[in-house]
Amino acid sequence: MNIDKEEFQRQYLDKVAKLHGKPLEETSDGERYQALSSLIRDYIGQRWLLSRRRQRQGKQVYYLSIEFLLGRLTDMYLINLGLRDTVAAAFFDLGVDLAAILESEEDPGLGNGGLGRLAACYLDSMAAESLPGHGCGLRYRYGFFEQDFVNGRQIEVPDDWLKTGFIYEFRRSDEAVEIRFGGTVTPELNGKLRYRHENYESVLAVPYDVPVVGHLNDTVNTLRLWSAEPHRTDFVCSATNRNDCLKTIEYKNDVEAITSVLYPDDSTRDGRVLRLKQHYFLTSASLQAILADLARRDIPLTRLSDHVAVHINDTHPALAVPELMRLLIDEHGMGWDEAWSLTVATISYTNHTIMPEALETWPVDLFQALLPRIFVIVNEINERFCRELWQRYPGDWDHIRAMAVIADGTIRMAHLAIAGSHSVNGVAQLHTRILKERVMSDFHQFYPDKFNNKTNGVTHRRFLIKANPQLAALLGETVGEQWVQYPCDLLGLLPHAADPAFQDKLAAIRRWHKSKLAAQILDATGVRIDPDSIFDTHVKRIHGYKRQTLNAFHIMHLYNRLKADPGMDLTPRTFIFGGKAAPAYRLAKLTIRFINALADKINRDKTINDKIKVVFLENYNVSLLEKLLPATDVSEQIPTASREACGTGNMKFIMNGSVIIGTLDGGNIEIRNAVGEDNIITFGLTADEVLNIYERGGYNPWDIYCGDERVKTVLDQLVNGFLPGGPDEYRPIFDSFLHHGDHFLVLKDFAAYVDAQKELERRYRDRRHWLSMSVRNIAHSGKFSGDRTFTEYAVDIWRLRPEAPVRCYCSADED
Ligand code: GLG
Repeated sequence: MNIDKEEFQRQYLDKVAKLHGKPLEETSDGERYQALSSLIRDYIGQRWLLSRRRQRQGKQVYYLSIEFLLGRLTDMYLINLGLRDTVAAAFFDLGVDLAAILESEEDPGLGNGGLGRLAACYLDSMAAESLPGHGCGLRYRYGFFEQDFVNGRQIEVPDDWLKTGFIYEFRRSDEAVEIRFGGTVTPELNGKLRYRHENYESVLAVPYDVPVVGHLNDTVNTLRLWSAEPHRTDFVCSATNRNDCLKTIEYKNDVEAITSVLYPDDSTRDGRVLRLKQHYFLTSASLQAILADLARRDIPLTRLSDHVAVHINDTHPALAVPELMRLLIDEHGMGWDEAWSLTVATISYTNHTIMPEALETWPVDLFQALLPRIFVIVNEINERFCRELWQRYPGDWDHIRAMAVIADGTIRMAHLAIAGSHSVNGVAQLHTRILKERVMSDFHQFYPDKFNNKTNGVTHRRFLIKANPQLAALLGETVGEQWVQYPCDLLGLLPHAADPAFQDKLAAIRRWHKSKLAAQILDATGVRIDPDSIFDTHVKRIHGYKRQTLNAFHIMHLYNRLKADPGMDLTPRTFIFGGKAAPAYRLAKLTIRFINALADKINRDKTINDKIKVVFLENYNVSLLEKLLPATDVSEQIPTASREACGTGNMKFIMNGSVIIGTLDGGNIEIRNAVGEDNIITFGLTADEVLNIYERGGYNPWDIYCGDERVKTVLDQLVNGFLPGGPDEYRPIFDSFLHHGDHFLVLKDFAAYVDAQKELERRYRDRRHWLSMSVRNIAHSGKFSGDRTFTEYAVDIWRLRPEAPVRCYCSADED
């Protein structure tokens, strides 16, 4: 956008006056933020309108996702509009601190973790690539909970992110649609078979649109977030209509509950009815709007799949399959076969995890009661699918039962998604291979052409340009500004990897961020950390498979060594943790308490000369990650191999020059292939080794406990009063390893991890060598750009004719 500093200042001051009726000097940071965001909203509105007009003709992609973990938007809008430098300069002249203003923005946390953040990255990439791709999600009244620590324990506080309003949303009440729950359906044969749906609960889905601005182009796409609202219920309660009145209140509460909270866990099944309601609400509302838009564009329904691609992000929106069938058949009078081929041609599905608890299933009775017409359709899909299977595997009932959509009283959403879509993809080569060969091997045999891999990618714009502007500028000076459009231009850094002058500039930037982070940590936790120590960061959801305990056990071991030998030659290290535990996941919550207790013990111990420090930062979210990325030397990516489908934190850290210590899992493997074995530190069991152990029913952790003194010491310290806290407080962790089989193979990988940590320190001591590793990581990060991934989705899956020609990327190799 073209606007000079003086003009911007004029418009900004004008906005301040109109909004607040007082001079700039008297406004608070919050008020200044309001004025800035309101001005940005004005700028975007006009561009949005023009972009919509231009997009009317082309094929549109709709990315349906139950989560969009957006993070703060203002700075991203400024970057994408090309206004960031102008605005920074204008504020500097006005004596206003832009960074402080930007901190006033709420961080919209409408997602749990990787899956939701990936969805947000892809919106950014689609707009940057000028692809007409839009998000469809839910406008949760309360986002992902805020995490507080009280005595080292996690307390969940509701995230009231809408309390002061969300300036970037545009309510479109005229485009509200009706969603029906419950009731009865009766077949009627009147020439054609029809279903009469009665006595249902009717809910209004009201869209709130959030603009998604493309980077330095004129594309503005839409993220549509649906909010559940009751129909008008305005009657006066009186003594005579008390019952009606109570019913009305109940109805209103029921409806509002649908979009009131984001489930703080993407893998458990609590609140099942409400969860299923959310899924249907999202899919039905989105599909109704998509078909209405098609009608507005005068496109006949028979051409649906030429003009629309619907992508389902994991199985949460898999009801799109039967719902699209319902709309085509019931509302538009289409026959089954035609509706089915259009549905399959329109929908595509990404699987994000093989964790069994996340592969959704619904009990038939619950499903049928809530969605009676959809159930009839799913039943028919299942019958027809089983007939097809019978043709292929006549008489093989076990095989057919294993693949059926409905079996043993449950509806399997992944099976529905695979049968009802034309493309199924995993999110890293290893993950796709595991899907094809193990978890979904029956389906892969049956539909070999549906399966494909799309290795995840993330946006350099948020996680490098926004998070680390100094590094972004250095990269621009070194390889040319074009790297922003073509992240693979970062390969041009390779000749500088061993150049001391370049390395020193990179080191100075990292050092600056480390001191800034150290000051913030001191402020937030009271713990003083040394900016010259190794910053070793482990941030992500707290989960058994992500193995925060492995990291903690190594820290305990290091501490034990230091206690035994205080003079030990050790490069000072600061271990930084961050992450939330699902409120109902007791062991994960206890892990937080355990690490906080360990931190307390170590940080207070004066005898170890500050050689190690441990901090667990509260309320890990996108904004906190952006502060950690530029200050991190070592990134911990240590899941049990095969469990982390891809991971995306790994990509965000390498683009900032952190070096990964990690297992051979998901995206780590592809990062290793890109950066080369010498520029990443890998260790531990491979995925195949892990899967073989699981197939054998596990292993005996006592062998390791008894055979490795280091492991025994550390585990005993959980239960012998070594840590602050109650005597048996950490026993469940101890038991999970020794009495419940160490399911995530922490003890099994412990020795390899300790060795890998030693190797890491050895390499860090050679400063030049370490910096060259760091440069090589940045150089190869272009391959992990979401722009690359989305170009692949656009070409291979959605068969999209983009507005602009598809650009060429160094692509991640297909499996
Ligand atoms: C999942 C997986 C991650 C993956 C992410 C995005 O567990 O490994 O990187 O989706 O594909 N639930 C998740 O976060």
